[in-house]
Amino acid sequence: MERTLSIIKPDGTSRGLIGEVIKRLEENNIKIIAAKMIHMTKKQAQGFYAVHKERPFFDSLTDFMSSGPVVVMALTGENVIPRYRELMGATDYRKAAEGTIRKDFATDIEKNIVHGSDAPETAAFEISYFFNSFEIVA
Ligand code: IDP
Ligand code: MG
Repeated sequence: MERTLSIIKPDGTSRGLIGEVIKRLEENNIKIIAAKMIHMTKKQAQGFYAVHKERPFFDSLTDFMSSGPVVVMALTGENVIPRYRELMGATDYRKAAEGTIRKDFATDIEKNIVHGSDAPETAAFEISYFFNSFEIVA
Protein backbone atom coordinates (compact mmCIF):
# COMPACT_ATOMS: atom_id res chain seq x y z
CA MET A 1 0.00 0.00 0.00
CA GLU A 2 1.33 3.37 -1.06
CA ARG A 3 0.88 6.69 0.75
CA THR A 4 0.61 10.20 -0.60
CA LEU A 5 0.09 13.72 0.71
CA SER A 6 -2.88 15.76 -0.45
CA ILE A 7 -3.45 19.44 0.21
CA ILE A 8 -6.69 21.28 -0.49
CA LYS A 9 -5.15 24.67 -1.25
CA PRO A 10 -6.45 28.06 -0.01
CA ASP A 11 -8.59 28.53 -3.16
CA GLY A 12 -10.20 25.12 -2.55
CA THR A 13 -11.03 25.81 1.10
CA SER A 14 -12.30 29.37 0.48
CA ARG A 15 -14.47 28.29 -2.43
CA GLY A 16 -16.20 25.55 -0.45
CA LEU A 17 -14.58 22.61 -2.26
CA ILE A 18 -13.38 20.58 0.73
CA GLY A 19 -16.37 18.23 0.58
CA GLU A 20 -16.11 17.93 -3.19
CA VAL A 21 -12.47 16.82 -3.03
CA ILE A 22 -13.11 14.38 -0.17
CA LYS A 23 -16.14 12.95 -2.00
CA ARG A 24 -13.92 12.18 -5.00
CA LEU A 25 -11.37 10.44 -2.76
CA GLU A 26 -14.06 8.30 -1.16
CA GLU A 27 -15.72 7.48 -4.49
CA ASN A 28 -12.35 6.29 -5.76
CA ASN A 29 -11.60 4.06 -2.79
CA ILE A 30 -8.73 6.24 -1.55
CA LYS A 31 -8.51 6.10 2.24
CA ILE A 32 -7.74 9.11 4.45
CA ILE A 33 -5.33 8.13 7.25
CA ALA A 34 -4.61 11.65 8.60
CA ALA A 35 -6.24 15.05 8.15
CA LYS A 36 -6.14 18.56 9.59
CA MET A 37 -6.73 22.18 8.69
CA ILE A 38 -3.79 24.53 9.08
CA HIS A 39 -2.81 28.03 7.99
CA MET A 40 0.84 27.93 6.94
CA THR A 41 3.26 30.75 7.50
CA LYS A 42 5.24 31.92 4.47
CA LYS A 43 8.31 30.11 5.90
CA GLN A 44 6.37 26.84 6.28
CA ALA A 45 5.17 27.12 2.68
CA GLN A 46 8.74 27.83 1.52
CA GLY A 47 9.95 24.72 3.36
CA PHE A 48 7.23 22.58 1.86
CA TYR A 49 7.95 23.76 -1.70
CA ALA A 50 11.75 23.95 -1.28
CA VAL A 51 12.26 21.82 -4.43
CA HIS A 52 10.80 24.73 -6.41
CA LYS A 53 12.88 27.50 -4.80
CA GLU A 54 14.68 28.40 -8.02
CA ARG A 55 11.48 28.57 -10.07
CA PRO A 56 10.13 31.98 -11.11
CA PHE A 57 6.76 31.25 -9.51
CA PHE A 58 8.20 30.28 -6.08
CA ASP A 59 7.52 33.59 -4.32
CA SER A 60 3.99 33.91 -5.65
CA LEU A 61 3.24 30.22 -4.94
CA THR A 62 4.41 30.44 -1.32
CA ASP A 63 2.44 33.69 -0.83
CA PHE A 64 -0.63 31.91 -2.16
CA MET A 65 -0.12 28.77 -0.06
CA SER A 66 0.22 30.87 3.10
CA SER A 67 -2.71 33.16 2.23
CA GLY A 68 -5.40 31.10 3.99
CA PRO A 69 -6.27 27.76 5.56
CA VAL A 70 -5.52 24.51 3.80
CA VAL A 71 -6.58 20.93 4.49
CA VAL A 72 -3.63 18.53 4.59
CA MET A 73 -4.35 14.81 4.36
CA ALA A 74 -2.30 11.65 4.19
CA LEU A 75 -3.91 9.13 1.87
CA THR A 76 -3.38 5.47 1.27
CA GLY A 77 -4.38 2.93 -1.35
CA GLU A 78 -2.92 0.80 -4.07
CA ASN A 79 -0.93 3.03 -6.46
CA VAL A 80 -2.43 6.00 -4.68
CA ILE A 81 0.29 8.42 -5.85
CA PRO A 82 -0.52 8.16 -9.59
CA ARG A 83 -4.21 7.50 -8.94
CA TYR A 84 -4.62 10.68 -6.91
CA ARG A 85 -2.62 12.69 -9.46
CA GLU A 86 -4.99 11.36 -12.11
CA LEU A 87 -7.98 12.59 -10.10
CA MET A 88 -6.28 15.99 -9.71
CA GLY A 89 -5.50 16.48 -13.41
CA ALA A 90 -2.61 18.34 -15.02
CA THR A 91 -0.96 21.27 -13.20
CA ASP A 92 -2.30 23.64 -15.85
CA TYR A 93 -6.11 23.30 -15.64
CA ARG A 94 -6.37 24.15 -19.35
CA LYS A 95 -4.49 20.91 -20.11
CA ALA A 96 -6.27 18.80 -17.49
CA ALA A 97 -8.48 15.91 -18.61
CA GLU A 98 -12.27 16.15 -18.42
CA GLY A 99 -13.71 15.16 -15.07
CA THR A 100 -10.55 15.95 -13.06
CA ILE A 101 -10.60 18.24 -10.03
CA ARG A 102 -8.44 20.87 -11.72
CA LYS A 103 -10.40 20.78 -14.98
CA ASP A 104 -13.67 21.12 -13.11
CA PHE A 105 -12.66 23.83 -10.63
CA ALA A 106 -9.26 25.49 -11.20
CA THR A 107 -9.15 29.04 -12.51
CA ASP A 108 -5.43 29.63 -12.74
CA ILE A 109 -2.20 27.64 -13.20
CA GLU A 110 -1.22 28.58 -9.63
CA LYS A 111 -4.63 28.46 -7.96
CA ASN A 112 -5.35 24.88 -8.91
CA ILE A 113 -7.25 23.62 -5.84
CA VAL A 114 -5.13 20.63 -4.86
CA HIS A 115 -1.64 19.31 -4.29
CA GLY A 116 -0.55 15.67 -4.55
CA SER A 117 2.89 14.13 -4.06
CA ASP A 118 4.64 13.02 -7.25
CA ALA A 119 6.75 10.03 -6.04
CA PRO A 120 7.21 7.75 -3.00
CA GLU A 121 10.24 9.74 -1.72
CA THR A 122 8.47 13.09 -1.98
CA ALA A 123 5.35 11.58 -0.39
CA ALA A 124 7.39 10.38 2.61
CA PHE A 125 8.98 13.82 3.03
CA GLU A 126 5.68 15.67 2.60
CA ILE A 127 3.68 13.45 5.01
CA SER A 128 6.38 13.83 7.67
CA TYR A 129 6.43 17.60 7.07
CA PHE A 130 2.88 17.85 8.45
CA PHE A 131 2.17 14.73 10.52
CA ASN A 132 3.93 12.80 13.27
CA SER A 133 3.37 9.07 13.70
CA PHE A 134 0.64 9.57 16.36
CA GLU A 135 -1.47 11.56 13.91
CA ILE A 136 -1.62 8.80 11.29
CA VAL A 137 -4.26 6.17 11.96
CA ALA A 138 -3.13 3.38 9.66
P1 IDP B 1 1.92 19.90 -9.41
O1 IDP B 1 1.19 20.61 -8.28
O2 IDP B 1 0.96 19.49 -10.52
O3 IDP B 1 2.80 18.77 -8.94
P2 IDP B 1 4.38 21.46 -9.79
O4 IDP B 1 5.09 21.59 -11.07
O5 IDP B 1 4.98 20.60 -8.72
O6 IDP B 1 2.87 21.00 -10.11
O7 IDP B 1 4.17 22.93 -9.22
C1 IDP B 1 3.74 23.15 -7.90
C2 IDP B 1 2.67 24.20 -7.91
O8 IDP B 1 3.24 25.43 -8.34
C3 IDP B 1 1.50 23.97 -8.90
O9 IDP B 1 0.50 23.10 -8.38
C4 IDP B 1 0.98 25.37 -9.08
O10 IDP B 1 0.21 25.80 -7.95
C5 IDP B 1 2.29 26.17 -9.09
N1 IDP B 1 2.81 26.35 -10.46
C6 IDP B 1 3.38 25.40 -11.26
N2 IDP B 1 3.76 25.91 -12.44
C7 IDP B 1 3.42 27.23 -12.39
C8 IDP B 1 3.55 28.31 -13.32
O11 IDP B 1 4.06 28.16 -14.44
N3 IDP B 1 3.09 29.52 -12.90
C9 IDP B 1 2.52 29.73 -11.67
N4 IDP B 1 2.38 28.73 -10.77
C10 IDP B 1 2.83 27.50 -11.13
MG1 MG C 1 4.51 18.86 -7.75
